[in-house]
Amino acid sequence: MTTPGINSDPNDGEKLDAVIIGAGFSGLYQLHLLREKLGKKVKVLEAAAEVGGTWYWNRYPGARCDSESHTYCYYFTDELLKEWQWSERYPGQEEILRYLNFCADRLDLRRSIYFNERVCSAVWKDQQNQWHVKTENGRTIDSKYLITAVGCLSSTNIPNFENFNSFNGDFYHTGEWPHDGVDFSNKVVAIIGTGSTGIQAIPVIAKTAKKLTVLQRTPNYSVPARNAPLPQNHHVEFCNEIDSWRSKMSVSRHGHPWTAPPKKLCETSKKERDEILETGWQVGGLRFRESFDDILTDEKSNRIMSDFIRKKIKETINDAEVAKTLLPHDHPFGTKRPPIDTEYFETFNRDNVTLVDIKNNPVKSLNPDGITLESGDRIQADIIVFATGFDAMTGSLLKLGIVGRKNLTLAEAWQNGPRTFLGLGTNGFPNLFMITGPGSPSVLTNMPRAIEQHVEWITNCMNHCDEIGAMTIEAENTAMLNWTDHVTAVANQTLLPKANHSWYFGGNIPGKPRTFMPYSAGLDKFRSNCEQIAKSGYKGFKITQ
Ligand code: NA7
Repeated sequence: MTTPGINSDPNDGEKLDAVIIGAGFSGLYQLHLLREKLGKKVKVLEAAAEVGGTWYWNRYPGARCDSESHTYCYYFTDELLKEWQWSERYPGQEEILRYLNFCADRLDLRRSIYFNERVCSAVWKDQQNQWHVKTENGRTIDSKYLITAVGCLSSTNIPNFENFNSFNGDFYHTGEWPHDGVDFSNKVVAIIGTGSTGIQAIPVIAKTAKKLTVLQRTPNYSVPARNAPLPQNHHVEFCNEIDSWRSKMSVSRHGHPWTAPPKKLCETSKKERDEILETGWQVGGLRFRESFDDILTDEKSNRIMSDFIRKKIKETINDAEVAKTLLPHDHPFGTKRPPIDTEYFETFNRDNVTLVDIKNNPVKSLNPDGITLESGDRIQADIIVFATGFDAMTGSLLKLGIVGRKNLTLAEAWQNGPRTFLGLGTNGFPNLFMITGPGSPSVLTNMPRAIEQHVEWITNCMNHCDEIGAMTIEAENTAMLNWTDHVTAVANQTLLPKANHSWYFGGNIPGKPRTFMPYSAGLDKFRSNCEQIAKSGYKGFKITQ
């Protein structure tokens, strides 16, 4: 399936135009454009042994994308779209990984990627106007530009429970899953976490484990994905309509090929809204939320939709007490990342599955045989699965050891939360571009659409810098502060701040500054904003020649 990456003397202090960190969707496309369109000397540094980014690491049972297959791929060329045929409505992890390997081969990208190279520092050298990048293996590269393509959900979060090492069994975080899988047959398993990941993994693990205990801190909403194989003629029909799919996604708020009708739930009669909600529920997936356009702005509308989901949960669960524990109550639907599932709630009707509410009785420690709760209750386990999420949006960036002008580290610059201009650049760090950085729409969208927009913008910007003979480009402080305030202001116009313990806010990581990180006004608005800034000669960026 794969061919090896390049191999050169790691200590040779290679000189490049650009270094890209990460070989997932973002890094691969950025490499392609810089090498083929701008003719840059560019290399990718990738910590993994292969391409794939998040889809290389997240191999847990049930791992699947919640964007639909024919939208979760590159659209910059029709050729790739026509050559690759998806098999199901939503792509599974294995299929996406195969797709990214196919793209890497088809675009001949591997010869420009160093695999197994984890970046440990990237230091700006003012005298030379370049980045000095170093990997854990000691490879060093000097480069004019540094581009991070490290994903938004790559830095895993394992809670620091007492006596962690006393546990005699095996434990796994879903985001660092063993490549040869985990055999759950005849095993007693405990899983912590009921976010999107836990909700995907729980039904699959329950099918093979002897016993599965689900430790739930916060009950979550989930909508049936209604995944299914794609009909045989789907690919042919899709190939005839690529332009239409592309244009629909480019004008939509979330980068999906559909958008909510201009209809307010709370102003719709009960009979009509029940019909619309039921139709949306049967269609399933993220389309359900788009049944009306005021779900994230009107509390009353949101409550009606949230009640609808709660009713569905109650109808699904046989045991009334279990149903009660599963009912989400502490945040409006959609204000945390909305999971979509395949038989999640149904799984709690199985004899081998037990739900444990740990909201008021949290995990205290691990013990040799499993987990101990604050109350002293013990949960036995041969295997513990941590579906406990990520230090989202900033975690992976801050681990890179980035040091900008005046020896300022990125961690110091962002000690009160990330500050960016358009999520792309940050003051004090010249010639640094972040693909889907905090302050850009990223995780609130169908990611490949946000990625293509950022990668193309960065490429055009670098081309502009070449044309005018620029040495450096850097986000201006005022533009950065204004943008960061704007990101907060648009979030405050929605219901999103009602779930300020979510990872959108950094609320899932103890001690992390609480600030709403993704840009919530929509990819369509963001795109035109970025285009205007480019047209204005990159207003808000300081360019030196
Ligand atoms: P999430 O959405 O952050 O979910 C993590 C889950 O783990 C969530 O239910 C948390 O409960 C729970 N959690 C985290 N820490 C603890 C501790 N200490 N004790 C008990 N429970 C805990 O991560 P996912 O991986 O599910 O999803 C992240 C994204 O990755 C997803 O949107 C996909 O795009 C891929 P909480 O809700 O905080 O009470």
